[in-house]
Amino acid sequence: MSRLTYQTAGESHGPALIALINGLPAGLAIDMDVVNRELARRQGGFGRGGRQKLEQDTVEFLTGIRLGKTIGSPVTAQVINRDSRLDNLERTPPVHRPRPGHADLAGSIKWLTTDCRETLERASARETAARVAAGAIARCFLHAFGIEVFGFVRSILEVETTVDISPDSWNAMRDERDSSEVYCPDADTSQRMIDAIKGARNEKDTAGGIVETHVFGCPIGLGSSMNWYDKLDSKIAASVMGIQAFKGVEVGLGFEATKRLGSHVHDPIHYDPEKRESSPAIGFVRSSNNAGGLEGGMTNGMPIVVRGAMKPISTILKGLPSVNLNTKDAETSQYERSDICAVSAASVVMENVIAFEVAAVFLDKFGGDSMRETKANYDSFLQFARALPLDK
Ligand code: EPS
Repeated sequence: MSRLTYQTAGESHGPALIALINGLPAGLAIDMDVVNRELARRQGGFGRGGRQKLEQDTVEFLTGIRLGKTIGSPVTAQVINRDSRLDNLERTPPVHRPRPGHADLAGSIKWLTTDCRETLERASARETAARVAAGAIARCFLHAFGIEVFGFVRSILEVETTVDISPDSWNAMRDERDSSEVYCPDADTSQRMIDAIKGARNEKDTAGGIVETHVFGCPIGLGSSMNWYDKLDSKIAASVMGIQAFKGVEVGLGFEATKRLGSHVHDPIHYDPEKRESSPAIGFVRSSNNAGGLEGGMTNGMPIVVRGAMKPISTILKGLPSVNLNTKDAETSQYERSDICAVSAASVVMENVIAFEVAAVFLDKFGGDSMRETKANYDSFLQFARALPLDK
């Protein structure tokens, strides 16, 4: 069986976005409600622009699914663009004034054109709908093994919540988050975030922020320390930095760890025999989780905790100094309909790209052509791990 991977295709104003997912075992039930819920959440959040009123993202599976379950063949997920107009030159005219911060300038020079549209259509964050569809399928897979993913908005501009997320609290926090227009599970801070976005809008400007994802229920040993590219934190960082407008990623304590002595960073190891059978961490517990669930590139049985930093959107209503690529004259950057703040949407994207990486390393370890086989392999591993030390 191939490794679990996905590719996306599609332009922002083309006919559709596609995710092609390879390597799913047969027999995985795909919960359409989960996939469509994630797509709808990605469309939301205070500060989004007019495009989301036009689109109603839902997934259609073109291949790989029969009677609601995977059959082991490549899965193609399609999200239709209602605002499809790529070949209509009046409605998608050439763009000659690159936006600082966007792919416009580098892409135009790279592909030897002065029309930024050829780059921006694919660089657009609209593409993340396809990534969310792929990630939501991975969530269905993880759910079958008791692994759950939770994401939220930690901060927007200077407004930050200090809310604490734990394996016991995240379910209740999900309700709080879902009742917040900015996907922050803290009502007071949500309101201040909304005010900050309104402030940016009044200034004809944009706002970024920090989003956070927690993954609960991983067994010890997903990922590997044997090669840098097999480390789960390296895969997660790549997937997060691949999200449009992301400029930073942290695992656990992240950069803060550099300010503390080692004994105040590393998470003491304890063993609780009562958790041996019930927990995928087979009884190993930590009194803190500064490592964010990852040590040596492998899961350590604690929740995975990742933060991503999204810069403010580069399409700015008041414009910024730029250069006309045809004339080389100084001009103000182009404005197209856009979002003021898409940090809430980005929190959904990050949850789902991380879900995909976790599902991929889970399958790297346990393999299997069918869910039955994967489950048997997983159970067998836990049995061996619980029985340690093993007889030679
Ligand atoms: C984007 C520009 C806007 C955003 C878009 C990302 O699109 P449009 O020009 O059609 O209004 O709305 O995000 C989405 C469409 C989406 O679904 O997230 C850009 O230039 O990156």
